[in-house]
Amino acid sequence: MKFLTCIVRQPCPEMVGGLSSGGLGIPDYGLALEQHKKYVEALEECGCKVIVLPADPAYPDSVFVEDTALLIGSAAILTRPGADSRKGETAGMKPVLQNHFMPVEEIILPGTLEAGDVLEVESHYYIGISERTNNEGAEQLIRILEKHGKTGSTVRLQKFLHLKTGVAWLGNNTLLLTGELRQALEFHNYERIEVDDDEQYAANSIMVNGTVIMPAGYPKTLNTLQDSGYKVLQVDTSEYRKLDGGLSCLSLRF
Ligand code: CIR
Repeated sequence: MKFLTCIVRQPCPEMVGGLSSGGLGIPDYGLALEQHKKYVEALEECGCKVIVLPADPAYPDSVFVEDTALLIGSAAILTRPGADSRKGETAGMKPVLQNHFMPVEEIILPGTLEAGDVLEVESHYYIGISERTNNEGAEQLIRILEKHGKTGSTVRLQKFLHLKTGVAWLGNNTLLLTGELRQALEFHNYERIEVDDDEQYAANSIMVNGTVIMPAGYPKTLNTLQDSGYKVLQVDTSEYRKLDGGLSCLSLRF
């Protein structure tokens, strides 16, 4: 799939209080801003026009736009974040999506769903059941997908925050995956590039128009991808990692 446009949101200074499982310290806001700029440049280098939304100080985690919507070509689906502090983020995304998509569908309570839990593989969507995405949210999404000629199925997560914390689609029947998802039966029939446990964060990479954008600082995964023939761009996202956020979470791509 060719991506023409990406949507990102500037990080706000309040991001230092964003949700985090802890252990890596508090993000440096100045450095996060710099890293965000380089992330946008990487998307542009891959041929995308990037829409940069203004920072939203009401929501410390609002830089992680991927969780607020799922874009499926013929429609956009506004999600219903499972984290209380993130529930209001979708309101700001709705008018932006309405500029580009018709219809804009919505997940409604008691369903919860964050699109970091949704992995698109051609016209099938794997949906992680996690602390943020519940069965009701997944069922609603599957019904919406089916209306649009696509399919969905669930994958139960034990440890990862989101499904895409541990798996990325590289096209050509190939997944980049790590941790608990190595055992997931749902992914057994794909070509697989496995990421070692000490580089788990690198499994959250994105394939954009023939280039894999991956986080900087994961040499084994970088070598594996390059040896397998992938063109790779690296972007440092260390400050977002401190908030459990990966590369994919920072953009919506369509
Ligand atoms: C959160 O816990 O919601 C944010 N601190 C990180 C969200 C990362 N998003 C993603 O993996 N799709």
